[in-house]
Amino acid sequence: MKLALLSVLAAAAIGAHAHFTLQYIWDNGVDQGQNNFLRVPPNNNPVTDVTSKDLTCNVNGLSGANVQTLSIPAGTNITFEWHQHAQRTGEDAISGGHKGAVQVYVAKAPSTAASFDGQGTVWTKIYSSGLLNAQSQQWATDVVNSNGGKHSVVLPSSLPAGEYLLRAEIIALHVAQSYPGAQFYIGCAQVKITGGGSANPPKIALPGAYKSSDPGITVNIYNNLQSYTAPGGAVWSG
Ligand SMILES: [Cu+2]
Repeated sequence: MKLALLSVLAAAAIGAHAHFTLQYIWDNGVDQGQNNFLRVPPNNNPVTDVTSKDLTCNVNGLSGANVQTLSIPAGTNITFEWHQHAQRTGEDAISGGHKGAVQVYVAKAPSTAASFDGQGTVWTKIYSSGLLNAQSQQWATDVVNSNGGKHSVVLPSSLPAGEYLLRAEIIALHVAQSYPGAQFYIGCAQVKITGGGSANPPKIALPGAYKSSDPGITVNIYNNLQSYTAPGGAVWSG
């Protein structure tokens, strides 16, 4: 009886282990605290429908009414930190089986970040990392795991001043052979950029730009993949 119950509990725990959420951002190397300045989804499940509005900022992510907005100068280095559970432990931050790409987008809010739903052609890609080494099949996600769940990007200093959503995305491809299969882990942070420049960067819509047929979304990564093209086009570097 007890053993049977234990194995049911163990199976449930293993199931829950598979997923993760964005839990911290760091401002120029300073930890801003768990879930602060973030639109927090109800659980750690991935989004798999690329036509869903959940692709923008995860489930319940179309508003940040109760979320604070972090003020930062242009050119700030932002670190995103992901975890499977609501704690920093020795386990793989995002689970080693989740091989895939890491990307960061920004979108300027027409008014406040908290009231911005991120819909329309508003997102600019500022970071993308995918298959790093075809020989060893090392992925961007392997680096995130070895860095305790963290990856960083410098916000281009030519971005105009104003309030923004920062959208970090990890695309896990371990079951992406058919669609839906690719798992989109998404976290959005609210920031106010001070200073800045006058750039008008290229933009895409999320949802909108990603297609189920994209080679970076429906792909078999277990057949000696030699190159990988992440969805959403090129990185704009400022
Ligand atoms: Cu998972």
